Amino acid sequence: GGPASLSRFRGALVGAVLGDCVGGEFEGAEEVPMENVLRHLNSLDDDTKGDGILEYSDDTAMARCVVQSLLTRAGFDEQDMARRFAKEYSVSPGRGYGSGVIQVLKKLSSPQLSDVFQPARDQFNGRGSFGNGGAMRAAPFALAFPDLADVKRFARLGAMLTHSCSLGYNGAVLQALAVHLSLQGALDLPQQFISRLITEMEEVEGDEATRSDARVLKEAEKPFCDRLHRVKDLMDKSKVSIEEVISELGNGIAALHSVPTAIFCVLHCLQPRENLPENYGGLQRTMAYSLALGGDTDTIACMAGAIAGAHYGIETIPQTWIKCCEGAEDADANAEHLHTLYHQS
Ligand code: 8NA
Ligand code: MG
Ligand code: MG
Repeated sequence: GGPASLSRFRGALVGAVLGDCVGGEFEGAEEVPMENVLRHLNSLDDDTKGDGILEYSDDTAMARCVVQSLLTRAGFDEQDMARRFAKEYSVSPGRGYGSGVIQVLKKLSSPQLSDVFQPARDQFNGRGSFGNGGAMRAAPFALAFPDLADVKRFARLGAMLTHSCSLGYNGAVLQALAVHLSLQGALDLPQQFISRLITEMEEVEGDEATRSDARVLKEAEKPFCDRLHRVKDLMDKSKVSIEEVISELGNGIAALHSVPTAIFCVLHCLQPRENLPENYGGLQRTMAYSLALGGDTDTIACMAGAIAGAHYGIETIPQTWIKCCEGAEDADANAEHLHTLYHQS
């Protein structure tokens, strides 16, 4: 479809759920042979599978809250979104949340709470979380707001409800920007896509909070820009090993070690690759490659799935995969509502 077509919205939201559900199998695994990844993915075609047999985790649980809040409020409302996060956690605490964020979710359910951003600020001795929990649920912001400045602003605020460290919320901004650009068809020109992300993040990371967090954590002055340059360097190489991707970009639960990685997975899989089945479409390649990196596989595949889904559209996603993943059909329906909201504003 053309820029911001319904197919791209559906691809983005369904792609994210698929990544989470399919990636859960390997979460935390150090090394994942491609053989195992393909066996897992092939098993989704079995008749015995289906009916949402693969459950979604915190990534999708929180993204659903973001979607419902944006739709119900027809825009960003921090009180409403915070309430939904807290409610979701109290109803289903066993979705594999990060060990720190649980404290925030418990505090957010207190009726006495006056500032919904305060619990996040209190995390990790006041430094705030740099986990990828803000980024993993950032895609819906790109699907609700057509304006780039709104995408940046609200993705940041939405993440700050749980992640007050700049290395946490800036990861969410980057992920939302990647989905936004992909939705416009920007991945047709991969070099311009990555350059555009760097330009945007130069501005995003130009503030004092970023500078001081980076200094404390001994990272480059603009940590995400630094990683995006590494993505660009890896794109220019004719051959890249899994080990190299992990050592250059990471595969962990920090936003800095997973959002640029997810972006690389999408870029790397824009064309057919040896080791990946020839009959796979682009989104399938992206999923398989993301899982083969190991580490935080559900979250990296979830983020890569959103960006790739916005590029390839819903038609490239196998029905059998959708049937296996809990919440994928809900995501498909919600994508249509977000598409309407987006084109209203
Ligand atoms: P979070 O805010 O609890 O952060 C995740 C973890 O990152 C924390 O538990 C800490 O270990 C570490 N961390 C974050 N900020 C700091 C800091 N300032 N100082 C020291 N350590 C810090 O939760 P989240 O929502 O960011 O977590 C998201 C991830 O956890 C997702 O991958 C999600 O799926 C989940 N998860 C991951 C795994 C895994 O093995 N990869 C397993 C279960 C759950
Ligand atoms: Mg998860
Ligand atoms: Mg995870």
